[in-house]
Amino acid sequence: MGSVCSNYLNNFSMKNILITGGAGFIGSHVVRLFVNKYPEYRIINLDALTYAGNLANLKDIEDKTNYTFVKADICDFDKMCSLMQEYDIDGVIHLAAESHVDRSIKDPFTFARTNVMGTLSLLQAARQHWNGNWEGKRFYHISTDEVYGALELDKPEGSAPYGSEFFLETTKYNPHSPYSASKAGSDHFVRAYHDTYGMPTLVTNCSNNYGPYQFPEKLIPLFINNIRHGKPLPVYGKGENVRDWLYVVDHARAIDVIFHQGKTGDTYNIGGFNEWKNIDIVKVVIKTVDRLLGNPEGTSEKLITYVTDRAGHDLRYAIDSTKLKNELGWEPSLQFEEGIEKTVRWYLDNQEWMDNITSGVYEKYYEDMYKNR
Ligand code: NAD
Ligand code: TDX
Repeated sequence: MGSVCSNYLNNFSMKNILITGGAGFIGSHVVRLFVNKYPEYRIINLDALTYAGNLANLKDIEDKTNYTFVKADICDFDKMCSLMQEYDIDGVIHLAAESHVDRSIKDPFTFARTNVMGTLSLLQAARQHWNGNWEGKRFYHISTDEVYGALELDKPEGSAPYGSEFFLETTKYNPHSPYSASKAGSDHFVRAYHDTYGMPTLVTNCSNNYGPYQFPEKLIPLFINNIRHGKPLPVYGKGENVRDWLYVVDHARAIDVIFHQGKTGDTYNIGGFNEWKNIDIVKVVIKTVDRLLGNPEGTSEKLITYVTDRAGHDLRYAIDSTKLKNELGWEPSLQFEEGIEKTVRWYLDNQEWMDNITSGVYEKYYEDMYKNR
């Protein structure tokens, strides 16, 4: 670890931390980690509880004395200003967002509103509250590898990596979906607040996360649940798109390290060096679910259904997180085989959590989305 970083850590004495989107998938893991690891901090979880927000994700920590939940919309600027004051916020870890690419294709306005305007509203509220006194303050924005666009699949055969290029912190932005365009817009605003006003900001761009509490519209939890119910597994296109997968708790660990030790104004990529073709991931998930449910191997392969490709579907994402390893010493702690086993077991052991989600509005959305396929 470099001396700049350790000095910063030693001088870091913030107390009141606002985590946005803490009732969602990644946010709930970050809230849990911070509440348990830092009893001296006051953690304020701000979430609008959209379809993706679920307080059941935080049942195990909801009674902790250093934890407070506030239901609010990040786009409500006046509310953001009053909350900054009320809780005298020192640090922000911003995860609240619309996060699903397929929804962004259907409804881009909601993505521009929450991801761009919401982030701007939060930045401006923090700026007004801190009023040029940046000592001990941090605004940490969580972004995605999708802002970099798509990489070539120039080594499609054999094993990963499936291409010769990787996303670096210096890779030029080239977003393709309304989701990634909105995240890119929010990243630019965060950097502009650093460059223009001197706000101590951090931005990280992470690869695909998997693990417990992920909303079952995303590939892995959707497919685990469909296998359990003997429903079709809709693989987009030929299933050859490549994603780099990271266990969500490892992402939360990286956020902790970067929040405390990262150099303000900087960007860090977070990834697992763990590329998989979608169809191979699907086969691993099928094999694991069948084994844990006691089905003969291969039972659920017949559920694989190739469907019309996602519009503008990015071919390959691959993150190079060497900077984070070299500067701050972070590495993923779990091998993929171990992570996917834990993940499948969690969804099978927590069927009530899944059923509570899929029995309601979401089921209707799912039907609408796939009725033409
Ligand atoms: P998620 O959809 O599971 O959770 C998003 C949370 O934000 C929900 O709790 C929702 O209620 C809340 N929210 C949405 N709009 C809001 C608003 N206007 N005001 C307040 N709260 C609002 O998302 P996730 O997968 O946990 O992603 C969290 C963050 O990490 C996002 O910024 C996403 O872009 C980024 N990210 C996700 C991944 C991934 O693989 N899931 C990878 C890299 C980066
Ligand atoms: O039903 C499906 N069938 C399918 O083939 C779904 C839901 C997905 N897919 C494919 C599309 C992608 O290539 O699987 C891959 C993964 O899809 P998602 O789980 O929707 O994730 P992705 O689009 O890669 O984006 C995710 O990672 C980056 C998160 O949703 C984003 O929030 C994050 O920024």
